[in-house]
Amino acid sequence: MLKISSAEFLQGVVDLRQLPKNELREIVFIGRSNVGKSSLLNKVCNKKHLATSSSIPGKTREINYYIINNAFYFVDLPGYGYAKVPEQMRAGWKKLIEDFLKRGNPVALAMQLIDSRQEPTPLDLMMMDWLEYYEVPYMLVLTKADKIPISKLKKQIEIYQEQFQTQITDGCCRGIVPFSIISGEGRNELLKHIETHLTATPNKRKAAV
Ligand SMILES: Nc1nc2c(ncn2[C@@H]2O[C@H](COP(=O)(O)OP(=O)(O)O)[C@@H](O)[C@H]2O)c(=O)[nH]1
Ligand SMILES: [Mg+2]
Repeated sequence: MLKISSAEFLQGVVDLRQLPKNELREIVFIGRSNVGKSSLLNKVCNKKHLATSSSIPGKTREINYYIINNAFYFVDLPGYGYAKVPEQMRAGWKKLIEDFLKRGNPVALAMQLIDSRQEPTPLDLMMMDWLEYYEVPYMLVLTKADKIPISKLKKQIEIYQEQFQTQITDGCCRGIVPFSIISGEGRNELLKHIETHLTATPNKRKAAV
């Protein structure tokens, strides 16, 4: 299984012209503010303060690049769905994310994070539509799995499997993984998928428009 031997913050990007020149493959993390994205990144890398777990939701407006094993990137996309963000910023966020996905890009795998206790929000669904449209393979990661009883978690996974059956069988969804920073559940499975997708030949992508 993939072992993470080094993980370092590389740079924050607010404009796609600032993307790292060194084109390595990317594992991209997506989700609404407070879903547990920074916590998951820290857990996966076994590094407590790699990504700052911010107490001010929606504060991060940057695409954060981390270099892993000096070989590939973890990319932390800005969290969305924070109510107090002005409309203008929201439009800016949409454009940044869509331009990011449009690059004819080196994304090997995306992790779409959703709180295991909740249904996907309209923005989560929009993100998944974009991932499908740009043919980016992705995992659905159900975060904070320790916060609900196992029976409820199982039920929740079934509901997701049903809701996204088409994406799983005919689309780009590669699976649904419950995750917890408390129990460590899901970490090995994510690492396995990351390894598989890093070594897989890149998907043929739609040409950037
Ligand atoms: N119990 C529990 N709490 C979590 C888990 N993941 C994140 N949290 C908490 O959820 C809050 C938001 O997490 P954070 O990583 O900052 O979310 P982000 O905004 O998506 O980066 C923090 O208080 C975390 O401690 C988890 O797996 N289990
Ligand atoms: Mg965060």
